Amino acid sequence: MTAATDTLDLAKHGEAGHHGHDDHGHHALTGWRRWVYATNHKDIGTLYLWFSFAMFITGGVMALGIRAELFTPGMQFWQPEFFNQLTTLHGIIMVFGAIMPAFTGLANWMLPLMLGAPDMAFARMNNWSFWLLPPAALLLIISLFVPGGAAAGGWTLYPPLSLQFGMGMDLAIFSVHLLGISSIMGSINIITTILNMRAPGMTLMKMPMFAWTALITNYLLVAVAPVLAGAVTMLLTDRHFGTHFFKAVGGGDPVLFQHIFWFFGHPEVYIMALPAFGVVSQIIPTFSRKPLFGYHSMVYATASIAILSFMVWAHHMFSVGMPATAQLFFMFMTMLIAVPTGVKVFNWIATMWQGAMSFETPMLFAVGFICLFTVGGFSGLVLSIAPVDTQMHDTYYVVAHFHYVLVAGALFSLFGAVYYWLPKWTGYMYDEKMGKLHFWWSMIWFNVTFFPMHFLGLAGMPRRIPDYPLQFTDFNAMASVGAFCFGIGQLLFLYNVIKTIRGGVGPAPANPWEAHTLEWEVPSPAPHHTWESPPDERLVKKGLVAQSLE
Ligand code: HEM
Ligand SMILES: [Cu+2]
Repeated sequence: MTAATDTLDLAKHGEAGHHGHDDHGHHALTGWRRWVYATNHKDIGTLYLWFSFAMFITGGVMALGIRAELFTPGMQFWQPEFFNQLTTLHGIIMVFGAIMPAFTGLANWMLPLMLGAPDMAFARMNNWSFWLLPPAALLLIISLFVPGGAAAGGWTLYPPLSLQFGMGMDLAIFSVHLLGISSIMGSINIITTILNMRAPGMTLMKMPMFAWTALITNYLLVAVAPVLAGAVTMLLTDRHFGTHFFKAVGGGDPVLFQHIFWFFGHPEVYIMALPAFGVVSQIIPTFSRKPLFGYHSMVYATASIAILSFMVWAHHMFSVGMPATAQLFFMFMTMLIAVPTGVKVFNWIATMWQGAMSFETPMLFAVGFICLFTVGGFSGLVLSIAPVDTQMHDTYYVVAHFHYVLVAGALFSLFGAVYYWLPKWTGYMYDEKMGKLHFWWSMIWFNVTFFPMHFLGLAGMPRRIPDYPLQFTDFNAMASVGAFCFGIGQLLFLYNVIKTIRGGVGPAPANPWEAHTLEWEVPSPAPHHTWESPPDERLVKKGLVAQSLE
């Protein structure tokens, strides 16, 4: 504790010269202007996080719409056409609206604090990256109400279906364009901030893991967001301007779209997974009271996963027909990803090994992440076996697989991150009991929802259908009950966050978890401006000893 107070003093010295500035800053905007004209990384981070939560609720309500229809066989609530729109929008909104912006929001809030930088590199571009998101979301929502309804061919937008829908599809395409522009600008900002704005003494190999995963993720994103933009632009010109990229009738090939889409799509799954690894790599050492085990191997594993992710795209296409050599290539490359992923899981467990562990809510979510992400990783390995995938492609097994990596993976890590950093953001402690309840509630109902889907898939139930034969009834009913319970439980999270903003269970100290990264050296709540002069090099070193000791 004395060490912590000591470093706090150091932090204050760094800030001292700037206090007057903070309070009467000439930039201080109030009311709606503060948000619309926001250039402060913390304000923009907050915007991203609330936007992401709103999208999580929106996509979640759609998911409940899907699960309601599938509760029993027979058609009850929706026309099949509308069911397909729900599925499609649920996917697009969760991937591009909920998970990705949440991680960009975390990066905005935390990177400057963790790296000892005063703000993000491009403050005004940062504002624009965020404000492109609400119109993009609006386009998707509006598309439900245009003639023909929203896009209904799945979040993968495969032709020929995507060449046939009405203007709902065009709105989805424009929405994806906007989301892509936002992502590219966000990535440029994050990469530049990490490469150029670290405090003196913070070498790349001394950065917190979260910064490493942000750096690598955003390289992936600048590389593949334009690929997706190209793919949907080709859809657009096929639809309206007489091209035949994907139209067999004019010599084009719908399978070309699948290649382009998944060249974006598989790196995309790591864009949603790597930052989750980063978050977990911050939380586990803190609550194990030990430095992260194998820091360097963690960095190399992250980089290997990123590089390999460009060489596995056709594992999504085993069933379209391809030469056996190609099948083998994509099968083995996919299996190879299990190696660096295994390194990570090993390192997290080794970090916990013989640590003085405690299980506050962030740690619960991190450990829950490790258990369930591993289940998703294993079902991914099963799917990577080409002959097996021939059976399981487009079944509920795939749905189970990617919800284990996306919900119990990406989303759980995000919950962990929010509980972990909430004291720093708000200056108050959240209600620990309620947090734990939220974790166990989510953990149980998540599994009730998604575990039976493995069985449904193995028994042959196809994905993306509004109805099913009688023999699938029981597991579907179970999944639907699970989904509604899981959904209701998320109100606990919202309630806890709002309660914390309003004072929580009391003021938070600067470093409530006694963690060793730089964000904990500034007071709680983090002042509007931090590290206007870089942190003392001694401080940087002190924070890092714990990070990179092996
Ligand atoms: C890391 C996070 C991961 C995420 C977010 C993720 C996400 C997804 C998604 C969204 C799909 C569905 C594609 C569709 O719409 O048809 C999918 C399918 C697939 N995933 Fe993953 N995945 C992840 C990890 C893995 C891993 C570790 C492996 C293998 C080692 C893997 C192998 C596969 C395969 C082979 C398919 C194709 C299944 C099929 O088309 O039948 N995935 N994944
Ligand atoms: Cu993939």
